[in-house]
Amino acid sequence: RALEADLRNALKRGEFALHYQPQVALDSGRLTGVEALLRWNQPTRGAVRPDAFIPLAEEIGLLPEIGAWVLRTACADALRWADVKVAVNVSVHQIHAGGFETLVARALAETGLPAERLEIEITEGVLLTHTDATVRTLEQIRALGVTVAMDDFGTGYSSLGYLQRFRFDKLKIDRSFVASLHDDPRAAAIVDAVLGITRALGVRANAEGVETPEQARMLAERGCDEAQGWLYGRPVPASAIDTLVAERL
Ligand code: G
Ligand code: G
Ligand code: MN
Ligand code: NA
Repeated sequence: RALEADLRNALKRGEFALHYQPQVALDSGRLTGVEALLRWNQPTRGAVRPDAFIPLAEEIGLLPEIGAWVLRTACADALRWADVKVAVNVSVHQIHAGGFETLVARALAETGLPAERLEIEITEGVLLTHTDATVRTLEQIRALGVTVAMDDFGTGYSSLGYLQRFRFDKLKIDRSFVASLHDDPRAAAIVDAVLGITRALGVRANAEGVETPEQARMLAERGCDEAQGWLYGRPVPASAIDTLVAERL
């Protein structure tokens, strides 16, 4: 497959880039973190969507290598942004491949980024298998001081079981709930219920896909801690985050 051949060469040809999306505190509007999102600029294809190449990278066994590059690059970039956390997406194969905690520890040691400035975002589907090993791995990286967020919360199944088994520092409310917040009382009720869970567990809540001031207001009223979405900024290159941080008071 042509795409596969191109993907195998992408890392050594320097075709990957990380973009960063702002995460803000809903009460103050301050920038608290950025989520790293992988981009592949393939010379002849143009920008290839992560949904199109990440599953393929997993399938052909390239994700450990790409994931290590993402982690290291995100940690190195984050050094430039005082008091801003960097959140890195991690998928099933990275956690289950073994040695993930070593990879995280090495990225921190080699870049000098304080562990507290790194967050690992895990999609709940990741946790379906290998639960004991996964629990151990997550505990090991949390012991380093790295925080762990559950991504896309509310979209998979047995999410509540995961909350009992794994320790998370943050839940990210999936953007499908945020999208219908203003015109669907059921979505609002679900968001309230999730925020009740985060309060009861003493963990932070992040609402994804916030596009309008009304959504932001409704989330703030409900006590959601932070938000990200087009209202605050699209994913942008690291240099644009430099500017945001410089403008921050
Ligand atoms: O911005 P967007 O279209 O890039 O993201 C699409 C999906 O790709 C999201 O679900 C996101 O979690 C995933 N993704 C983005 N960057 C990475 C990455 O570095 N590693 C992994 N495993 N997934 C990523
Ligand atoms: O699955 P994950 O949450 O990691 O992926 C984030 C995805 O959401 C990326 O594709 C990113 O570009 C997209 N995204 C970020 N902010 C918004 C937003 O405000 N609205 C919509 N529709 N998508 C968003
Ligand atoms: Mn994410
Ligand atoms: Na998400």
